[in-house]
Amino acid sequence: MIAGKSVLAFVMAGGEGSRLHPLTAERSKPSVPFNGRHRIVDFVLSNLVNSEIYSIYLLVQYKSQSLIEHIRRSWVMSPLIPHHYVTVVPPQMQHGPEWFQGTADSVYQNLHLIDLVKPELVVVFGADHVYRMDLRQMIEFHIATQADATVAALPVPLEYTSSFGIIRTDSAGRIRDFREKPESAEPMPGRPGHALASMGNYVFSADLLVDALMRAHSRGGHDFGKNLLPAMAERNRVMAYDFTTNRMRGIRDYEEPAYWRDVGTIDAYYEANFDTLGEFPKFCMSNPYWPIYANPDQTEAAQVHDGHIGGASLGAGVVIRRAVIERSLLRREVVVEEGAQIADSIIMDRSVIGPGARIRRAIIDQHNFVPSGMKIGYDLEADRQRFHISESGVVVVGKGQLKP
Ligand code: ADQ
Repeated sequence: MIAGKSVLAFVMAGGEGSRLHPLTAERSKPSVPFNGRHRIVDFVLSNLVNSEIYSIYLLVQYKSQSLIEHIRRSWVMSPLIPHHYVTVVPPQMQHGPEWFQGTADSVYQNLHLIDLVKPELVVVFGADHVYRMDLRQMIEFHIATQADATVAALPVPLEYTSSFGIIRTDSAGRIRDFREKPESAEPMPGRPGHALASMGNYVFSADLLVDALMRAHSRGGHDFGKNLLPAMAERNRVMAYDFTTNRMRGIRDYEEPAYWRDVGTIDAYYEANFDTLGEFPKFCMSNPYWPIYANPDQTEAAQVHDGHIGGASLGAGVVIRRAVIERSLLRREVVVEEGAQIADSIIMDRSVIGPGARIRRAIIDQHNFVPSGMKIGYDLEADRQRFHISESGVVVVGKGQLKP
């Protein structure tokens, strides 16, 4: 119960994440590893649970095995407490022979769950973002403004309008126009060079959501951003909740600055990882008042035998033998052999960096064995023959691509 209302959550975690290829070659975007020990989905799930929302259906579709394994290992709620669950819901063709046709359709195909749980409010959140958010504040706003639906929103530079749902509100914050990924948009009043963008996170009054989903479906509309929200903004009272007003107590009791990143491309994903590094990171992973939960892993502590390490994050079980590591993130059980040099890179779980290998501005996915003396990130044309290169020149080595 939040502000006296019962709440059910749907997390849409079925996205293909094609712009994150090759990290999404074998897993869905919410299951892509992030930072030292997380998967991207951990952010939305932690935000829900920390906001005291415990009834959660996770809607999956694309390459979901790795995500399902992660939920099974990491997101088991107490079976003793009723209505506390993270339940994975694959497409079951409840309404015909189709998979989820889009985000709205993924909830439409599960309307029976709303009927079963009978919540007063339904929150529908994406699973692809890095952020901390107290949903209780958004829900209180939804109730106080007597909204039928509320869309979490924040200003984005005008050049990014084609990546987001763009919102125009009246002075009271009511949405008067919602356009999904327009080529261009008018700047927001009082915020030159910016437009108000949807974060893809919504609160609905349950009855109104059911009604809007049935209407959208009957017109062949399957997507929240393209179909349901533009129609609802015309018919109903749909409010924009300004995410920058969400108050979050931070470590050492200062207020944490609002941070939200859509990590939909390799470059955005790479930068968001580095936003967590440094003495004063843009986004601090540690916050005892709002933990981001992860796999309860039992691996031993990292061991550094010798070398030089600066501005780095080392996961559990990492072993470093006389190597140089600068501004990099090494996940669980990475081994770095003697004489290796790693800079500005993300090395994922259980990869081994051979003696004398040099890696710069790269993402090495899990289970790679970088051979002795190999250079990655030094000659992009040579790298392009074997690996994926992002727009800004980050080299990505796919999972298990380099065999022992
Ligand atoms: P996008 O992120 O481009 O825009 P989309 O790819 O549809 O929208 O993904 C939204 C969420 O739904 C993601 O978490 C994804 O994993 C999930 N999803 C996608 N297809 C699904 C399916 N068939 N079944 C289950 N889950 C699915 C959205 C909004 C924009 C908003 C941006 C903010 O449409 O209006 O601005 O998010 O990033």
